[in-house]
Amino acid sequence: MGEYGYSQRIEEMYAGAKAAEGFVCARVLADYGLGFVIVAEAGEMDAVMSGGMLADVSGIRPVAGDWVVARPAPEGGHAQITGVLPRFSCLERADTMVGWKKTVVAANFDYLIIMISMNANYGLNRIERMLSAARASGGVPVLALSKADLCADSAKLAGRAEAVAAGVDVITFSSVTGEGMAKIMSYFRKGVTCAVVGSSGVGKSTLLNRLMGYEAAKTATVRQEDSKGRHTTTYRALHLLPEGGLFLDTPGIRAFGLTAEGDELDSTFTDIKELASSCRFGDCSHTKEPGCAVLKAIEEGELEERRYLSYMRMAKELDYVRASYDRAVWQERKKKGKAIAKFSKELNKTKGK
Ligand SMILES: Nc1nc2c(ncn2[C@@H]2O[C@H](COP(=O)(O)OP(=O)(O)OP(=O)(O)O)[C@@H](O)[C@H]2O)c(=O)[nH]1
Ligand SMILES: [Mg+2]
Ligand SMILES: [Zn+2]
Repeated sequence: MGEYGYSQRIEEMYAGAKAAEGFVCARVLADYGLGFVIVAEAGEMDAVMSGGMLADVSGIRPVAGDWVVARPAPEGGHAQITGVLPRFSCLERADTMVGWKKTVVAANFDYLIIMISMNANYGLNRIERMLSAARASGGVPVLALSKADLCADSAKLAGRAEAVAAGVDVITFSSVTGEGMAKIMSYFRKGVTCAVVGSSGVGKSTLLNRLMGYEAAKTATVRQEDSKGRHTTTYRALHLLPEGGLFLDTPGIRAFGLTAEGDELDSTFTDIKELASSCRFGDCSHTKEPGCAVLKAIEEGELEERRYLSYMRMAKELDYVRASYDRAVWQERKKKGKAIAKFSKELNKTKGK
């Protein structure tokens, strides 16, 4: 199982789960909603969630990349997944419709390869947004700029991306010409998991196929009008590359809502954070206050107005997400409080009799 990333850390987690006789430690290779493909020492098998897991509506659902506790079926039928081991990394996005609901994009990766194509998909705001989330995920972010063959000046776009992605490796490559392929390959080593995420049509599955050496996943041309993809990949799948290393191919992300966990903004906008520390007022909103170092830096041309607006937009979104999350927690408490009050009232009644 070493080639699938099994390590002492996983072994310890599995031991911690105290699984009974007849259960095994397995890794999820693909998740299709209710069906799964998992791999264990004995090989690959189809799997479903156990009744207990299905009944626990607020519990964690397994996704491709997860390490799980499973019970293989005796006669080669579906194995049952009974539990998910703690994740060592996870990329989540907030559902933009319901601020506090989070969706798992990928789990248990060492590297998070954020793919952005160097045509209509390219944008510094998008890079900043994705990197902010990636830095909070627990994996090492890598920025991969795809379709270099379609871009007249890929070096220029890469340079601008590097300027907003401090401390992150930036790779430009093309799955068509093979440019930059060696650099990409260097992340895929035995037992190392790289999750590849990005908008639909940027070329995630095309890269997978190139590395696999055959058509392991379906791909489709982008729309002529706006270069947008067609959401060709519909489920997450973890592929073992012939040369070693694991490629987690994911469906294209539509909108990437931030989840307000940790200091997502501070790690991406270190320059703005540093400026803000010399604003006159500690609670400066950087919009109108006198003595605002952020506004001064824009005026003096030291801070790009685009970057400032990108920051402010994300900060506002995070405030909103936090507030709606707090509201959800508050409602949950209120509901519980009411239930307790009702219960104690009834208890008093019966005692009174
Ligand atoms: N010119 C060029 N086209 C590419 C490159 N990589 C991918 N494409 C094309 O882009 C289109 C979309 O590629 P996919 O690999 O399906 O994109 P994806 O990111 O997997 O998209 P979803 O599965 O929808 O999220 C296909 O027509 C590919 O042939 C590249 O490096 N250069
Ligand atoms: Mg795909
Ligand atoms: Zn300020």
